[in-house]
Amino acid sequence: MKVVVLGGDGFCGWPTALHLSNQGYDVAIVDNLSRRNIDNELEIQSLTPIQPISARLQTWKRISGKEIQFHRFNIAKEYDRLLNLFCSYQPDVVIHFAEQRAAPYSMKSPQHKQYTVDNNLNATNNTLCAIVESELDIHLIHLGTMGVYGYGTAGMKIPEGYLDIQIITDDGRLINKQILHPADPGSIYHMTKTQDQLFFYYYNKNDRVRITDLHQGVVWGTNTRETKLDERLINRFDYDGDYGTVLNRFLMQAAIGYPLTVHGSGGQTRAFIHIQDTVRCIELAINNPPQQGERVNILNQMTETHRVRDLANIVSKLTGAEIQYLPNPRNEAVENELYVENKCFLDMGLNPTKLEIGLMQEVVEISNRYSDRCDRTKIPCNSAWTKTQEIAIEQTNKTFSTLNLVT
Ligand code: NAD
Ligand code: USQ
Repeated sequence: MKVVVLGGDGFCGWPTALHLSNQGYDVAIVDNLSRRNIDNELEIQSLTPIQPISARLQTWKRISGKEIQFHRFNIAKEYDRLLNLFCSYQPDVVIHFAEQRAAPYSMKSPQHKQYTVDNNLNATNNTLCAIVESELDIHLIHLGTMGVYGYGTAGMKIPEGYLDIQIITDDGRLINKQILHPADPGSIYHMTKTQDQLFFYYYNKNDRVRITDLHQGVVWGTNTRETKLDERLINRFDYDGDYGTVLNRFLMQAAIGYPLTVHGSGGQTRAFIHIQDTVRCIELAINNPPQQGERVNILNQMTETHRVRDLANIVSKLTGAEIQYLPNPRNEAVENELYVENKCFLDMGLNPTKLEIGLMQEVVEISNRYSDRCDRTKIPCNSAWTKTQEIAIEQTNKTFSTLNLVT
């Protein structure tokens, strides 16, 4: 089976490309390396020493004997190249990771908001449009986010994409309907993902494109079975204030003796999944495609939920790290409950990697091992959601410099 991985040089895309290649799929990566350029813009490097894409691919070929194609272009801008690739390579499946994925980066300035909207919406629309124009029966798998549902307290279990509702008509009749769960984005980045959902709805309805949209939680961990095979295959590990996600940041902070940066009271509850489970879920999604004419298949790709302060306590117990409660740079609910339906992947055979088992390994194999590559000045979150939050950031930075944490 032939698979195109859009965004295959990124944190989720690279291990997915290797995993599928290892399983015998024929894989072609498309990536414009914009994520590596953003590292240059932010003057930051992955905590792990990631290799240039050519070295990654050569190493994989030497180890596995398998070749992964690489095409460097911008799918949001170079539509003809995307269409030509689909027509010549004739993929059965396209996996779409190629979007700007950091909420704080999307909130940094008007230019960052514009870039995120332009890049993400055009990337998704071009992909769908090229699938239709190619006239191939391609199954599109997209990496969406749990954040499309919003992070308030729903007072119910969050369903997999569709909500059962009842409407009372003017003449008193009760109508049962299923609708897309109302969108409630918490950042410009998350908003682009809610708009992606409408593209999928439309192209599925109008052109009968077969689509699986994976609503993924925060991914933690670094390596998968394949990326561990050689250090030159290592996956990226983001720890900076824009791209670093909460659990990986806490692990790295613990390794360098930096107090764990809990935003606000840490009462925010989020959904999590290990990177090994991400690649497994994508394989499961490939093997369980929607049929022709079926509506967009939406699956919640997460395995557990935790409050941020509980995560900090777990990491602190494991490592002895201090915890620091900081003013929150984001405009988000102070406390929320989160119950998520994730039956689909469990029924397909997903066997989740639990936090208790994976955490210590991650601390020893990654955070401690590469701690000397950490630039402490890049840890604070300097991206504010509103003017009010800008003041919060100034307070935080004062605290950090008083404590001499950023030098
Ligand atoms: P990433 O930034 O590491 O990878 C994205 C890759 O896509 C990068 O290599 C980038 O260069 C490439 N790319 C971006 N725009 C492109 C374009 N226009 N043309 C070609 N290539 C382009 O991000 P990630 O963490 O691997 O996330 C992948 C997807 O999964 C994203 O869509 C993200 O929203 C989703 N997701 C990620 C997480 C997480 O915790 N990392 C959680 C839920 C969902
Ligand atoms: N947080 C802290 N301290 C930190 C960093 C974050 O308390 O040092 C808090 C944030 O305020 C937030 C929560 O942790 O409440 C999660 O933040 P995050 O940066 O780990 O994750 P988020 O911004 O939600 O985004 C990440 C990925 C994104 C994906 C999303 C899935 O970057 O691509 O879509 O997780 S979800 O959160 O389910 O929407």
